[in-house]
Amino acid sequence: MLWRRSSTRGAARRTLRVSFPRDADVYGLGEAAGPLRRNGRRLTLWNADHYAYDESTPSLYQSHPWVLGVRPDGSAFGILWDSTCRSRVWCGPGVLSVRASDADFAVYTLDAPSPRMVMEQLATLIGRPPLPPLWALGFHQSRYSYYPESEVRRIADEMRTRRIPCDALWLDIHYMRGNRSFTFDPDRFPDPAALIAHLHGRSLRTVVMIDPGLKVDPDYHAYASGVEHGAFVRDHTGREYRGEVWPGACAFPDYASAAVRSWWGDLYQPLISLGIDGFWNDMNEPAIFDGPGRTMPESNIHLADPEIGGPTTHARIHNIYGTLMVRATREGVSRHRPDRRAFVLTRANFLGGHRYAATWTGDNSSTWEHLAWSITMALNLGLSGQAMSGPDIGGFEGNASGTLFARWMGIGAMLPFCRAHTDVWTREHEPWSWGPAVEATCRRAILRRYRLLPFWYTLFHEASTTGVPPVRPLWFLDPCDPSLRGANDAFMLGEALMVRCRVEESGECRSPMPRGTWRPLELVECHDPDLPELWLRAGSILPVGPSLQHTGERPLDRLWLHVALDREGRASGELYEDAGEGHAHEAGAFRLTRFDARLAGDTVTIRSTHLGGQLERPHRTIDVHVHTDQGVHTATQADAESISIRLR
Ligand code: NBV
Repeated sequence: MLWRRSSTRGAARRTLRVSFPRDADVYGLGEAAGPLRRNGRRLTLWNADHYAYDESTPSLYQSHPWVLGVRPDGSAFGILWDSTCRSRVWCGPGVLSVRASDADFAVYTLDAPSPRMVMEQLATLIGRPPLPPLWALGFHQSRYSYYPESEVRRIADEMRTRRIPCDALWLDIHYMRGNRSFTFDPDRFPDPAALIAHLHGRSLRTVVMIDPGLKVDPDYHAYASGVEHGAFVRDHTGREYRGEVWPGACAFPDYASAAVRSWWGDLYQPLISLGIDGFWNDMNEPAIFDGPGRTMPESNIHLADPEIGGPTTHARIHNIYGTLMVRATREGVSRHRPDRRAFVLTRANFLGGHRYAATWTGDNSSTWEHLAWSITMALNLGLSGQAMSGPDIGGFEGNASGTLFARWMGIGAMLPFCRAHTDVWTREHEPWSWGPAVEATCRRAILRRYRLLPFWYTLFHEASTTGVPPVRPLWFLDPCDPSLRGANDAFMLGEALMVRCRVEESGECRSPMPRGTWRPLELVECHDPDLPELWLRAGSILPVGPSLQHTGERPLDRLWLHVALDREGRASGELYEDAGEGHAHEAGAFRLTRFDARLAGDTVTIRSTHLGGQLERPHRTIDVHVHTDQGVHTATQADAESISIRLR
């Protein structure tokens, strides 16, 4: 049996206490700033908009009722309490205590020999993340907001002329007419189709923001059709609930109803016709300026479907409001553009919501502390099932210094979702905004990411089939080594690549080196001390691609295999390839290859094994780099079943 389900059904108390060994380390709980380990941590699971949060903020935008524990012997356990209601969590010594405002919820306890296996078990309960379109793994540039459209074109031109690799530009709320979702401001954006085509001509995608609060205005198509469909959340008296957000008084779709989700999904159709590539759902905690606790009253009524438990109050729906919104968004976008993979970014979410949307860590600040939390937050989100997350690179609130921005770009480029974004009040926060030195570091950071795309994509494929996140804590690799449990400033990409970061202006990486042999790796033209160090683990083969300006620039016509042999003279790695878009891979149009290297005498032979998929072996050149104590040995050869290289 994978997991054990118990229930608090009928229990008079609403407190859940699960004991575990006092010397276990605990992680997970989704989104909270601070160190990686959750031991001693108190949090409240209640989705909340919290501008410029910090370690003491009890609730952020997402709720993940899930804890992953690792015992000293490296075995692991998981505790999932299936309640969407507000819960106060304390990870005390040897005990997880949850006080939920809910008397009836299931509890799942998982147990396995390794954290990896617990993550795989978790995925059987909450689902695996969909494979994103390849472009979504590129670099994204955003700000609150690029407008008018000439400014968007300028940013696009700067990206291309300065040769900063980039796949997408983002339009924040100023593109809308009076902050009305699903509209364009006619003065700032008179011809959105032409703008989007212009960006596509430069191989840049467009992602636009859509907020849930729809302005109460009978002449506004989205609101009027919402009224017609009876789509809005009601107050306890049964009247349409209204709350203040950016456009003024707004009504809020009741995404707990399938009919409302379907109506909401259809609103995206005109935007899809314009060619918009991705959608960004913000403010979906929901954040409401004049509501109690800056959200809607808990007594509001949702006409939830039986699947969600039937009509209920907002107290029960609050934490899944964002999840239900992005479910509606993703389903609508997929319905109206079935030949492509949907890309949705959300601010609010709940455990399991990774099936619908990627996420970012909300309104962080331009400080060194927040740079450090970018790592621990992405790691804990990954350990809570959310494979694709990242911070606002450079920080949202406040002005970054050039050094901070450069360092942040270096680290952000090694996290799953890579987007620079900043507040409306801040100075320019583009890679070139601090002069040539910062620009050069940013270019190198992003180029590294693009060179690693074959590896990133393989890791995302792994996540989509196993639930194991692409970015993992150091201890994931060696759960028995207690010294790694609190490593906050170094992490792994898969099992092959360690990223060691400098998260203080003048400090060094504090995390210990894991056991084993590690080979330093550089993928760009020169060593840059502002970039995190990359280390290749002995025993691995890392697939690397060419330098690109965007993900569609060229196929993987040249592949680099970085090989680090272990003590037995062996190494292995995998490569997943498909069209990077669409759904043909689901019917077998992909190729999964394993590479195995073996040293015999002074010759390393790398054999490739076709593990799955119907795509033919591509015609391409492979550059093999074998990293040894004596240096790096290289050979270039056509992609074949076997490649040999003599080490001398
Ligand atoms: O839409 C404006 C911002 C957005 O830039 C940010 O990323 C979100 O987290 N949004 C919040 C609303 C206003 C924040 C002050």
